[in-house]
Amino acid sequence: RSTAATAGRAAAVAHPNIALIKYWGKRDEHLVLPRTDSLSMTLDLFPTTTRVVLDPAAEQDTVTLNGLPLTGEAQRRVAAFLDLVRRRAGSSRRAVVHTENTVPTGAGLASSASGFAALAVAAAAAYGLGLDATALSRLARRGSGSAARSLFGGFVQWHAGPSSAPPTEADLASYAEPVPVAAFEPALVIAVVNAGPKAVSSRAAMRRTVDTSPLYQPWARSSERDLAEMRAALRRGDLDAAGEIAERNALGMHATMLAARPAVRYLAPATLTVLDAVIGLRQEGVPAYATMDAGPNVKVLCHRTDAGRVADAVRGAAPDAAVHTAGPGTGARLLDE
Ligand code: 2P0
Repeated sequence: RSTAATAGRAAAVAHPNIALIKYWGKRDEHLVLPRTDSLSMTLDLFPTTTRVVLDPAAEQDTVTLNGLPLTGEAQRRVAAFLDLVRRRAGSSRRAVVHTENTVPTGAGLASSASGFAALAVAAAAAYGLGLDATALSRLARRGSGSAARSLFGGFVQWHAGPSSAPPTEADLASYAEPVPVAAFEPALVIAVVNAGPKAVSSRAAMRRTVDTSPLYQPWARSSERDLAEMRAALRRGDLDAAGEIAERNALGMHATMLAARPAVRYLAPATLTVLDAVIGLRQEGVPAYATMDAGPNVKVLCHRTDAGRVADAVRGAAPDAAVHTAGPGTGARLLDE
């Protein structure tokens, strides 16, 4: 690994994660410190692979995503992240970054989590920072909050850290770590509901929710209790309890957005059709619970052995949806080059 660092190049792979207890709201935008803890499952689908090569002759960072150059805000966000890595490494060398993202185009699934997790691991190695997984999680957080969680596999909690601590201390206290889970085999059936590009970025939507929604504080408080109960449910491998908690936490998050001024509404008609199908499955005795993020797609938590039946029900409810089944995946890691 040290040869990769001295060579000024490294590659890493990371997977997306889906939050069962949501991250919604920052208390510090610059440091990307969240208002609440969150808890997710890393997926075994849709890896992002990122290669970073330092180029002493270059005057600017070059970033490509699936072979196309990044421009505008997306390019600036990656360059700002590399600036942070360079400051820590005491380097002024620019980088060439190539990212291959396997999330189906237009799927509306968050790719910033796998993207910044893979970038953090590859860039830290290329610049010779020598960080452990906890430090990499903190670093990835600065690119995108949810990326802090993709450093680890399985079920993962991202700590908000103490809300009143000074910035340096708060930064150190906000990282993700794996959550102990009993032996059980969960799946997430992902219904990609085609509803075009999102109207509001999650970053802007979070800000508006925190600033204007009268439901935000009550949700944030209840989310703390949800998280403690979720940890207990996972520890005993209780899928029904975990699913109930995840579903109410997600619906509560969307309620805070619907109450923002002006409202932020990510849920589409097809989202509700799939939610009805999930209720239908439960009435038939199949444990299935839904969660939705900053878009219309629905992720259904169920037992691995029920995933086929759940996928069929989802397809029946939303014939135009693309349906994928994920299990718990692995954390971000360096690739041997
Ligand atoms: C989550 N989401 O916990 C929540 C639930 C979407 C809904 O994290 O501004 O891309 O880059 O820190 O991580 C999406 O927000 O936001 C997200 P930034 P991020 O997964």
